[in-house]
Amino acid sequence: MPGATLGVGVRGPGSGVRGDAARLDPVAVRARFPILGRRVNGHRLVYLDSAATTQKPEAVLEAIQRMYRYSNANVHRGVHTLAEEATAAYEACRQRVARFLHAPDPRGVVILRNATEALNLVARAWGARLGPGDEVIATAMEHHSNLVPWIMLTRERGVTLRHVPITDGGELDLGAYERMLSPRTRIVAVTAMSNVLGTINPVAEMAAAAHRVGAVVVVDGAQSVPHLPVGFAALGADFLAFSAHKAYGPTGVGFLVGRPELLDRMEPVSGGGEMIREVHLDRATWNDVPHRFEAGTPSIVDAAAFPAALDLLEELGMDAVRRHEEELVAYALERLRSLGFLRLHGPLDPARRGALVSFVDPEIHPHDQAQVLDGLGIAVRAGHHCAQPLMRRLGEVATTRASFGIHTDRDDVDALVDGLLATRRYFGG
Ligand code: 7TS
Repeated sequence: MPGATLGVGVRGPGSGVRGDAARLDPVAVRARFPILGRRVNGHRLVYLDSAATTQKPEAVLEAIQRMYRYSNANVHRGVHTLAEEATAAYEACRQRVARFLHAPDPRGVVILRNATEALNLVARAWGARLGPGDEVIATAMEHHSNLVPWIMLTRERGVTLRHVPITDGGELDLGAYERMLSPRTRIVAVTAMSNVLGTINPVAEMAAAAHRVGAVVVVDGAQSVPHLPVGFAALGADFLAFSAHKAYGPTGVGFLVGRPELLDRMEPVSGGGEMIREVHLDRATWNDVPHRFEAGTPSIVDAAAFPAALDLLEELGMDAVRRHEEELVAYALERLRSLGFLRLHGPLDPARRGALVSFVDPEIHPHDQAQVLDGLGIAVRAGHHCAQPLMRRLGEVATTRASFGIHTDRDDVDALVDGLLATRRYFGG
């Protein structure tokens, strides 16, 4: 049953799950990703950049091919067979995302291009209700996607933007957050998991506190939805944004999952085809949600292919995914710490963080480090990770980040550790 998110994975040949039903076998999973069989610079590809974008399993690639080969047409506009098939496949994506997140009503799932577009939509459409004297609370660990749209709101509407500070342990200062909340707070925007520190934030607790003062809660799920069991209702969020491409799906598709009654109260921000009910030369009325927010031809094929990625995640079971990645991050932290020369960022407790590690070798710039690692077939990301305020807080200009996924295993972590030692030797350290 593909809906078995809460608990056990499904056994079976090639399922990637072996023995204990809740255990995931990353080597079996890896075989499902054609790109992971390639070599890079003469070495086996060790892909440790899933937080930037994940690789795509065969099933997703096949679904893309199938759509273009057999069912390619525009959606919602034609009565011919291909148009009906394309529309059904596109709408099936909406249903599938709702089911994956245990969101009761698919009308609350808006299909967009990425998490960034989803966050901008809320900032514009819900932000239109705000004005001087109103406050938005974000955090100091947000990706620019969940920061810049709110900064734009301060410029356009004169609202005040505040930030939850970060403790030295890489977690949100919840005491400061509680003190910041007031009847002036209209929006709380928080990432469920930091793309730099890995920190998993107590979103449900923060949402409950925000709701007590009447604020709406916007959760950036870009890093959490693909890696943690996430239920929209359990999260307590009013809006949740995420991207398919970080969840083993295609690029060009992202989602805003919202409470339909709130979406109903939002004006569209982009006008054009599909989002209208009736248009006159000088006026128009809007379509129902969620179509009101989906102007123009969407990423039809990519949306249609995304359910194949969610099928894989559910086959493995999100609890098994989380357990695998938590064990892996514990192993990585232990091995990286034992090197003795790295500055490691983020919480020390693997139970409080997701599947990535950020670090700095004080003697080597992260870009140089990433380049030497690439020569060994190891793909990591180096830079500010679109979180410049966080970098300033950490006192770093950049970090190297290794991020994991369902196909990552201890051999990959060992390759990284060997690569870091080789980098030191290369630079004469
Ligand atoms: N929010 C978080 C927490 C992210 O990590 C990212 C992308 C986004 C939002 C934006 O996602 P998009 O799909 O709209 O671009 N993060 C990264 C990263 O860490 N490296 O590359 C992209």
